[in-house]
Amino acid sequence: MILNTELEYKGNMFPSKIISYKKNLDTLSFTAENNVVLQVTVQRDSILRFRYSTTGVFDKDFSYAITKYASRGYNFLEVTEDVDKYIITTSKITCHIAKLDMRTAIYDVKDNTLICEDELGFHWEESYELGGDIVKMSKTAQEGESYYGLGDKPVDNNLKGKRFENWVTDSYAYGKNTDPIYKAIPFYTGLHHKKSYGIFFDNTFRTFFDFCNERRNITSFWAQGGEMNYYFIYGPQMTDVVSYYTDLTGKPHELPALWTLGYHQCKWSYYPEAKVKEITGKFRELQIPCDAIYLDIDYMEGFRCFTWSKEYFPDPKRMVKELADDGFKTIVIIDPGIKIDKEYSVFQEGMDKDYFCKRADGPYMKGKVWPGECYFPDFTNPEVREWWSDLFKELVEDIGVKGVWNDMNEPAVMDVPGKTFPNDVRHDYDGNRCSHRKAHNVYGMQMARATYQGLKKFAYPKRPFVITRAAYSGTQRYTSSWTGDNVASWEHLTIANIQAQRMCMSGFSFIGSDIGGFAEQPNGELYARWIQLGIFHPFCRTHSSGDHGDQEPWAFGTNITNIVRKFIEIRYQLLPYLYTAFWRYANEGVPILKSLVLFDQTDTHTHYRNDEFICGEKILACPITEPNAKGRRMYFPVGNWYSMWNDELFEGGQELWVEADLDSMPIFIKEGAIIPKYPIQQYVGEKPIDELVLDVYYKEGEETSQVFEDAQDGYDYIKGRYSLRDFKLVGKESSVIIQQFKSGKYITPYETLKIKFHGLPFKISKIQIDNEDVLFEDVKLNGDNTIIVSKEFTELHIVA
Ligand code: MIG
Repeated sequence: MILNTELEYKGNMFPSKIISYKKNLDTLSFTAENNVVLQVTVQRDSILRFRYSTTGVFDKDFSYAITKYASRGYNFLEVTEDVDKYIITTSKITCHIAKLDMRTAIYDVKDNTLICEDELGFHWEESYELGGDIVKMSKTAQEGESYYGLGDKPVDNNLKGKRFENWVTDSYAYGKNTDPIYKAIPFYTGLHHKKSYGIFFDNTFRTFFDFCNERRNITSFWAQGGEMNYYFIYGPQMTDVVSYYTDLTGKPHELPALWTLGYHQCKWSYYPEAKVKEITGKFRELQIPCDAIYLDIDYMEGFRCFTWSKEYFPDPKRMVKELADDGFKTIVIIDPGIKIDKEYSVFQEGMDKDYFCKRADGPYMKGKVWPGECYFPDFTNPEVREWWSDLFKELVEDIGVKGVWNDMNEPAVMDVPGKTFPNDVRHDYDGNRCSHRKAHNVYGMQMARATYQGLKKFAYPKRPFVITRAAYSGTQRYTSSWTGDNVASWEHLTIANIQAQRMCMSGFSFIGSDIGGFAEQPNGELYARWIQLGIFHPFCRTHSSGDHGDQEPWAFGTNITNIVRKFIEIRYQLLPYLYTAFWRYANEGVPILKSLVLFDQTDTHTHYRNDEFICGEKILACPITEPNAKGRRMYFPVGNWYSMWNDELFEGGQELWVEADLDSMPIFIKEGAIIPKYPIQQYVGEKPIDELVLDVYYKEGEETSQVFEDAQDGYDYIKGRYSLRDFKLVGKESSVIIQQFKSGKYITPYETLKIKFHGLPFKISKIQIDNEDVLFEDVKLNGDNTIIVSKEFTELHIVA
């Protein structure tokens, strides 16, 4: 293990005095006497990229993380100098670079607050054995600073006081604080004095982050090779930091098909066909909505990818079609290990084309996984990715599989020390040949990317769906993900909640956990509580290892079945709400789940909260994470919140006790919100949507809400065939006005909106729609506060 940045450590080298400066368009280069070069690129007014070379020469600039669609360009740029520093100014920030030693300090341009400052700054150690440098950076922590992000770390939201490592690792039954686990997302946000910034260290080697752990006031990060290459991203709003980072590393390339936001059922494994049918049949019989059914490794012939077991699945095409007729989309697992078997065509092709990874001195990288001894495609080679993507033709185009689940892509190998490839394995790295030390953290990402390319090609004109276990920054462009092999315990319910929030604030919102736990078995109570949390996660799937018993919604008795059904039904009703949140994520990089600190960073109470979160823009949820609970204490952030169950109003800015028996959960709606709902369906597309429900929560004041809809699959929305409703609500003591601004060319199948008012402080006596008086009796529906109006209205006025 490499030591951190202690000054006393004699191997450290530092930049010396700056002797020259050059500007080339948006890139400024500073050269020191000892040949260290610092390149600062102004990506945007609020984003600076810092790149250091210790020799005066930079390697070819290449990144798997940064998307070519990233926004670029600034409104203002000026470089000046005084006696001891260079000063870079944009419309958002000022950056000082010390002439003496290249140390940097960044300020908010408006009020000169110090945002982020080098302590030792850049320093390095030569890596004698392997070549290259061990590159390091240390920064001074500001007073009261908190830290967030870093992907899937199973620890409390606030990272302060801890040290982490990024090296994607198969982590069966990991626990709280296990590090590293499946993902490497070297991006964090800092928050102090109500201002937030982010650091993205785009280095795929094993990286380390220390947040005031080794030294109380110092935050540092370093890597076992590669370049010191990081992006500084200024907010000051944390939500902006996250969306700028997401813009830089990529938003999902397309919206997910709506059904992918439905409920998914999985187990290791459902087989043979009769068992699969029994499970799907039971969902329909018990009327528990479900959209997807999974086949884990046992569907294959001897675990050979792209084959089917003749014994268990004699006619997959027929089965997949029958499932589809019943509303189930079939999703199959595909692992990276290809069985060494000269009778197996995928293996033979891989050999003929020389696509498998090799060790330093030439032999193949051989490792044991489920099929036995395997070779592994080098997914960092674009030609291999192309080949891999074509392998999906039969599965997707012919058999009709709707999604592919990539597992074991860390890569996980069973019989070698370290449970992954040895460091000397060679990779193409898109023409920048390197060892596994550099390619390890992106191997799974590139596999998921190749799988995505295949699905995209063969599912077209439908949208692709991929799930991956391993990921590096940017993987969110191609695929969804789950949090790996968790455990059926109450502690893991808490961990799942934090991991989903953390992934969302790390730019990766399409995330969920194995509901109920993968290892061991939940009791009915734990399963029900986990479903309650799971319905708010973008990816909502029950999965279990199967060797501990059944984990379907009906496996725990009628009472639990009824609770589970009730919550899955709520998810199906909320589909247009979730879809709108996803659209905002895919369009603007807005995280789907927001930890309270993201919702209100100015309230210091939020800085250490873990359990409460906002789903979308308007729903505050907080899972019950203890057995035998009748309720819990939870923190309400700023604003007023209605209980979803009974419209009771709670005032924010305080911790309060809320009731939540096993058939309930703390769910609150922000006042002023307009929440869209669909009728309950057993699967997406079961029924035409003949009416959109809008739940309107009264507020004295203003609030805006959005509803995004489209054909629920396909690419027409890109050509403008979507329907966006922008609502503005203005509530007064004795009236409410709702304005609707419509855009997009998609014609929704329903004609009317069913508007339900909640929390109205008055009795409706008069209604005006688009300036015409309407008799309340003509539009009202059962109960005083529900009305039905044309979907095209532009202004609705209700008066006491
Ligand atoms: O070595 O395919 O995380 O979801 O069910 C275990 C079997 C391999 C690990 C995955 C899990 C999956 C299981 N896999």
